[in-house]
Amino acid sequence: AVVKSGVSNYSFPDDFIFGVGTSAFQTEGGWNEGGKGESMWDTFLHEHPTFTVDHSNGDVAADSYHHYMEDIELIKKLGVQSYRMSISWPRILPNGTDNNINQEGVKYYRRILEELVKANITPVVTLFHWDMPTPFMNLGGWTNAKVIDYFEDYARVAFNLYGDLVKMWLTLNEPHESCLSGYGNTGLVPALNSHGLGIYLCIHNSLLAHARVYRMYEKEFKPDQKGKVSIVLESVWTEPKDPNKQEDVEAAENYLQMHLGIFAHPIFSEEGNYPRVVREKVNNMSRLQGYSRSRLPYFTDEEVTALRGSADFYALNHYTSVSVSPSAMEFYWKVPSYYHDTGVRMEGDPFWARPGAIWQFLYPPGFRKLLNWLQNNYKILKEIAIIVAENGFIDFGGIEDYDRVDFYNDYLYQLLLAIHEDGCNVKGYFAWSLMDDIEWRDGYTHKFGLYSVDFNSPNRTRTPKLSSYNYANIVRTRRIDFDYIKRPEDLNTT
Ligand code: GBH
Repeated sequence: AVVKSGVSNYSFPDDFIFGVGTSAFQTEGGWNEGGKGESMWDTFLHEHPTFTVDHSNGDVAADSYHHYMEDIELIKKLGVQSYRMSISWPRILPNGTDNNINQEGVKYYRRILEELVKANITPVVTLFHWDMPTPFMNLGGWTNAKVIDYFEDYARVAFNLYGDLVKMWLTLNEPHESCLSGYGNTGLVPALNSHGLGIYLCIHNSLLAHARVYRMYEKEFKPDQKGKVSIVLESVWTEPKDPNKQEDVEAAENYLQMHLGIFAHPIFSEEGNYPRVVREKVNNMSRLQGYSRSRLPYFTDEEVTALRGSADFYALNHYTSVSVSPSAMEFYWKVPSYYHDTGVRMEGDPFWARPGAIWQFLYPPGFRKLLNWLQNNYKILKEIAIIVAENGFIDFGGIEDYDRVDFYNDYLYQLLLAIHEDGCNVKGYFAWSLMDDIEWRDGYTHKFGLYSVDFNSPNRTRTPKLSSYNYANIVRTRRIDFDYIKRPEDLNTT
């Protein structure tokens, strides 16, 4: 039952961590300042200025490169215990390689991390939130297995530099999204458009890069630094279009395996490796298409072992649900494609609201179902907790963001139910995002922030939205007050 008024009967446990997140490319700007090298997003958007829908780029973004102290004040105002941020690889290593460490970049993150720790805010740091150094894009990005070595070198530099302050590390952000849209099609940089082929090389190498860094930390740093390492895996919830149709139920389950299981199974399952259904689907389709080898590469036994158990917690991003049914074999099925491999049709449910972008459908119970699915599929989650690393709401701007307030109330209530009624082991939640940012291909047209940013002002003025007060109230009271939005005067209290 969804409570729509009053204060939630359940509360967030004392050890539950609330946080808020950003990523370097999306907020920092300062693209060529302080000795920073170029990331593939800098280079690509300069060379293809119409790639983003508003023809914008990340040169200045929210200018956090200059406004980070102000940002830390915003974080403090929310009262959260933790802040998730990412390091720009080329800000630390301008060429991507460890032969040249940029001291100004090193100091920039050191200052931020010290300020956070001083304010009792635990930093959670992502090493790779999509801004790969340009030289590696030119070498094929994640389709080139050699990049794994250089990612390991970068990670080692970061652990050496910041491991005294950072005790929670995330290797890669959402490889599903960066591989599908960056390598399988043209939604993200490097827009490789390698349907059904590059996407799997990217997935495979992303997994290996994660395992490499996890094992390196475990061996070289964990004994002293005692931190935790994981990978951020995003997932939709897949709802069978007709729950009474067996084929829809199967399609929904299979698609979840193709989307989430392909990453989670190698790391969190007992047996390891890709899920059987994923292996079968890609192998069968590859054979049908005349390939003599599967488009999905194989792990060696050593790699399976290195991946299995390579996470100290489960970091989940969740934004939307999809309604799933089997797809008819398409006329152009000979074209290798992740979508043909999955063999499902995905759409929104007409009963789910879609307030912002085309892709976000609101179905709060899907969040609870996804948490339960994880808990039921991966036994290890009884021991290592789930942390929600991103969950957030898109709109087109405005500081009286009542719909975002409802979003957080409704989704966080489902999280309470998952904890208290289902026994899911969820120990943290990071709202996405601290502030409006560059939303990759959507440029500045889509807003996710708890704080708005005026991208037309030279100061990039930050203004709290109503949702920031509501979130602060949840963090402080550890309960959801469904009536809190009825106090617009909160907009004037700082
Ligand atoms: C997250 O990805 C990212 O980690 C984060 O950086 C980003 O700011 C946040 O999302 C909000 O977008 O239908 O072709 O338009 C979330 C994953 C992003 C996956 C949007 C689906 C839609 C592609 N989702 N994407 S499209």
